[in-house]
Amino acid sequence: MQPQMHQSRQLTRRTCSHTSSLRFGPNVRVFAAAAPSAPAQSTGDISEHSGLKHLPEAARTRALDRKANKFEKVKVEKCGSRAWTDVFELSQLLKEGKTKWEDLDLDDIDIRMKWAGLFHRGKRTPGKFMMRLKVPNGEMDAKQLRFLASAIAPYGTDGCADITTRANIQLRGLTLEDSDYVIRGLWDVGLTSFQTGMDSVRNLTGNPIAGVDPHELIDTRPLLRDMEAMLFNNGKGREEFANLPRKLNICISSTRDDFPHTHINDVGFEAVRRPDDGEVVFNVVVGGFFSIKRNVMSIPLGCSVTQAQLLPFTEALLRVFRDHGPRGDRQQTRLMWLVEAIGVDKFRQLIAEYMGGADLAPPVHVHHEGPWERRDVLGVHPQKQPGLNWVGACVPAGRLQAADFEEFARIAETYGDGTVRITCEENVLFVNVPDAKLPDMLAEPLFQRFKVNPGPLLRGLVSCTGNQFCGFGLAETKARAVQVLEALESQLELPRPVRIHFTGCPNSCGQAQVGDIGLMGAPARLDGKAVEGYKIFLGGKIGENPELAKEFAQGVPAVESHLVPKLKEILIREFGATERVVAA
Ligand code: SRM
Ligand code: SF4
Repeated sequence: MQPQMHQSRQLTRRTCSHTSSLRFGPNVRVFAAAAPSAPAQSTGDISEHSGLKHLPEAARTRALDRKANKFEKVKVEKCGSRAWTDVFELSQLLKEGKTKWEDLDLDDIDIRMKWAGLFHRGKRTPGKFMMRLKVPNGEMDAKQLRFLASAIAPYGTDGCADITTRANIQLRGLTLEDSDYVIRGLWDVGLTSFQTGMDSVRNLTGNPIAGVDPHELIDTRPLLRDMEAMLFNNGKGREEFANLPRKLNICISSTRDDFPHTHINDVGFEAVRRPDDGEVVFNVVVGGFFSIKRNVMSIPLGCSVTQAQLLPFTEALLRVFRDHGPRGDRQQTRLMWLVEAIGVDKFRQLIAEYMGGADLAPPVHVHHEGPWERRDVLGVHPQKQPGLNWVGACVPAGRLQAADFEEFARIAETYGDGTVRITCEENVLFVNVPDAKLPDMLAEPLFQRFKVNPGPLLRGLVSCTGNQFCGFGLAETKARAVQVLEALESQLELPRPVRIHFTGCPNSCGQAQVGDIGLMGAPARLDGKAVEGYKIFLGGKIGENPELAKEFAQGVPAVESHLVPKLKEILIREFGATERVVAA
């Protein structure tokens, strides 16, 4: 990339005109539209650009039904997978000055571009895009980290990144002009942004300490890498799975900690050892999800799958969801709605049929000796390989700058094996660090900021993007969360860490319902005026006996003078905190 192509532009706030017939500027139509109205009963003659192409007739009918939701109509008009090719052409036209982002059709810029992983942040930073990647199992190497640094560095203060609640990376501040360079650069280092948004499968999550964990039943990394390659055509996008009824979250858990939260994923594979032959297989749970209207934990599907069945089973499940899933009210299109509509047994039978009549074994009964405390992966921990350690560092609220990626790469190469893991709690782990290298590594300046032994609240902080960048956000989250937790840590002694999840709105990307304490952006009033505020949830549990947190308080104004005392009261009453005695 030429540096001048990558300069951030000064942008004025303008609204796109949705009525324009000129999609990308005069005489420029980058996204080809599908044939205007494919008849519901048609099984042939579907435009190659239509999202109907891979749907069987019943699903086509649902997508074309007048009760189908707005996003189905957008997909019928022109499949989001078109964005995979058009983004390159578009970025070229923008560079040549033949069109402007302001001229783009709103459905293209705000919706279809998400198939290419480009999320227009039109409400907060018009003309700037967030790019969501896929990082299966949260594992990255130094080459990838360095590319991420180079991708955001040219944007100055606009360019930053976040570790997400699906152990993934989002880059910020990008322009469409530069997207072709970034997409190709990602491919070169084995990453992708394709199929990361809209009605696709989200980042595949597993055990963040896979391969080094003394307690794992199986290394989740190769399983997830293979699944990723199968589902997304090695990062180039797989059209057959580009038109699901809604997003789908999939994870594999390999320990009693349930690090990737099977209970809130649409599809959770729980590794278990079969007692008869000792083989590790997967009990399957389905249907967990959060949304504005409904939050529900997954339920057992009533079967287990072998390692050999894992990919065919996942592929079949996706086809069943794609072909039979509801496409009406958008709030009723997640997997659980289909499972409930046809019944869990029928859903399982359909998957077996789609697998060509597979014999799915019943779930394996799991018996554990004694209780298990969910592990905290921050700090220094001996690996299963003698003499080696993993080192977990706390990235407050998951926010990263270009220089942080560079430092991760250098530290991983100098002290570890050149790779890092990122976690659903938005932190970073360095693996395969020999005992002898630990003292020098821990003395690195990076760990002054990203602490290996952070305080009892910051170590459990998780936060969604919030209204700094997200148009849905009802409250700011990341900066405020860090500020509030630092204030609380300075005032309180805590007998144990407390996991606090901040989320900016009821979509709950920050998973407020799994935290010991959850804060969710919501309206509040202060001195008779409407202000940003939070609802507070209490009692979320992750691991062997998961529970969703329950709403505890509403309308707490998001100002330190209200929020800090409220949380202090909760921490003292519910979590055994005591006032810190300040030496005279
Ligand atoms: Fe999310 C939509 C950010 C994890 C539930 N989510 C959004 C959008 C794309 C909305 C938008 O266009 O602005 C947010 C982008 C904001 C931005 O600029 O970053 C957004 N979601 C995120 C991330 C980045 C939060 C974070 O700071 O980590 C997470 C990205 C994960 C990833 O790497 O793919 C993220 N979102 C989640 C999770 C948590 C999880 O997966 O464990 C949930 C709840 C679990 C679930 O999905 O069941 C979640 N996001 C939603 C929903 C509600 C879904 C629904 O069925 O209604 C929306 C709204 C939607 O899809 O219409 C949403
Ligand atoms: Fe945006 Fe709401 Fe998700 Fe936070 S929870 S990232 S504010 S959609």
